[in-house]
Amino acid sequence: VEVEESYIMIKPDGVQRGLVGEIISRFEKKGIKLKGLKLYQCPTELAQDNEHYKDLQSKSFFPNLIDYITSGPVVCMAWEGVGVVASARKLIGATNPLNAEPGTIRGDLAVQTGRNVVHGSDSPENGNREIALWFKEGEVVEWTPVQEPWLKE
Ligand code: YYY
Ligand code: MG
Repeated sequence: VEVEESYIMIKPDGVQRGLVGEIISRFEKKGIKLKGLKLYQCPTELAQDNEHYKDLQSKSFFPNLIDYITSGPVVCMAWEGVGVVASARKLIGATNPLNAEPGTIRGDLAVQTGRNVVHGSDSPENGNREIALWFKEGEVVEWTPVQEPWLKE
């Protein structure tokens, strides 16, 4: 498994419900590396016309999804680690929070698919693509955490 990047985003319900610290803490404690972080009001164009949810444009829930994602500030994050795309999705849990296992973010903190508090990239390619989409040049920082030797043999 390679070093990958995942775009993780706390959706407006997570921000409004005061879950930002709780959600960031779960990724931080896992031992993956935070490379980018900002509070951001997503413009409709970014959500709708462009790329982020482009696979979902034909779905019936798409207009609702755009309203939801632009309804308030989101927290945009870039995380890096070995196999981080799959491990972040495990921490996040199933799309429908009713099917998400206890211990996952959605299993513990959400009840409805349309209010599932967090996004995580579904492939390394999409991780890179989404980070490039949501962050500007200079907003993603390369650094070496001091804990690294205690995480990797
Ligand atoms: O990657 P993930 O967020 O778990 O699910 P996707 O299938 O990529 O859908 C993105 C997003 O769309 C989902 O988090 C909520 C919303 N959505 C919905 O509102 N209703 C559905 N039936 C499926 C997805
Ligand atoms: Mg997805």
